[in-house]
Amino acid sequence: RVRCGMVEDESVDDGFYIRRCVELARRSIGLTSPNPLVGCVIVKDGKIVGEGFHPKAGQPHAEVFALRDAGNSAENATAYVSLEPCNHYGRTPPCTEALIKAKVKKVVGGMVDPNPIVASKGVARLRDAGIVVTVGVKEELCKRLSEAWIHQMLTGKPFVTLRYSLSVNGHFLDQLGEGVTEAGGYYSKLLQEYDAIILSGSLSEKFSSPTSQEPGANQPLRIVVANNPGQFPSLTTEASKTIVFADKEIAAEADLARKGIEAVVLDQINLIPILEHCRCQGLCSILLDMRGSIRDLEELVRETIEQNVLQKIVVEVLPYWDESDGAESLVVLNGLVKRLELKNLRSEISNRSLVVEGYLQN
Ligand code: AOF
Ligand code: ZN
Repeated sequence: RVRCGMVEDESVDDGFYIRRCVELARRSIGLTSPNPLVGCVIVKDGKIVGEGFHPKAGQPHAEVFALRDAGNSAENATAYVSLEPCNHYGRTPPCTEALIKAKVKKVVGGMVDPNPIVASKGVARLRDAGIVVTVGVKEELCKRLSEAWIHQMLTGKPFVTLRYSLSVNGHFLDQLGEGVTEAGGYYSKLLQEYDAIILSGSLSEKFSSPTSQEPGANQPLRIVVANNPGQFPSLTTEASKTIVFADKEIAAEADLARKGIEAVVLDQINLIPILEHCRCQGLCSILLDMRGSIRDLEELVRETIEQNVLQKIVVEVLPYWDESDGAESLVVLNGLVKRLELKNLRSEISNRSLVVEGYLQN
């Protein structure tokens, strides 16, 4: 279907309203898994008459909230949605039917829904009902919004991000200093995006219980990889749950069962069974956090790269020259791979650090 009479100004506005959808969707970062983040605005005569976002799996979709907010004004209006409206009965009824019933005249979507049950069927249903539909406005932005969900939808596997901090002289830093999880800080914001975080078991109590300080934030499940029977940092707290992965020897020696520690015992600590466990638990996004000695998680990092299960790397460069005892550089991973090139780079600079993030695939 051709968009008749489209003037340049209108497409500029389309971008503006989809950006607003993304802004709204981000209000529930980390809270919608296994569902995506989605925002919706209803626009009539150049004015926003309704707004909504998907708050949580099981609750109504973004379109439903926006239509409720708009009331009768939705008639003949344009609905902007960061994701193609769904056309299936899942935990909730189809959004296409809600849009048709509300008599919107046009729908602008950020991206096609990669969920095979939807995959352009939402667009087709709306067009059949005589609604003008455009999809792919600010597509990159919308894809970034739910990158982990999209990856998991397309591959059936969790999205894995590796993060670490470096000093300016290239030494690996495990202690990020006081206030590391302060609200608004990069680490606090990063944490809330993930369903689970993998940490080394040799971390001290102080560094093993990272919590996001964002208001109402999601606190990822902590997965502790036990390297030594004597080291069990703080476990499940009110804010977040912890499970320990240990090999048989360590599990027996540390007497995990008697201590009431939830543990998964593996013949050998490998990444693949850990990720498989996450997949079975419905965990869609995993942050592999290289705090502690780099050697503790070295094998896991090696595996994520060698087995091609790593999607993203986030590096924080801290303003220290560090030559302290035991300072290690990332050369321990030497000989690991050919050259990896990160794509779609982004950076964030504050007075405390420089954060660079990039992807292994486009
Ligand atoms: C939309 N708007 O806000 C969301 C959509 O089980 P359900 O009913 O929540 O359906 C989940 C699927 O619906 C999810 O996998 C994705 O394809 C789509 N999510 N669609 O139109 C929304 N959250
Ligand atoms: Zn829907």
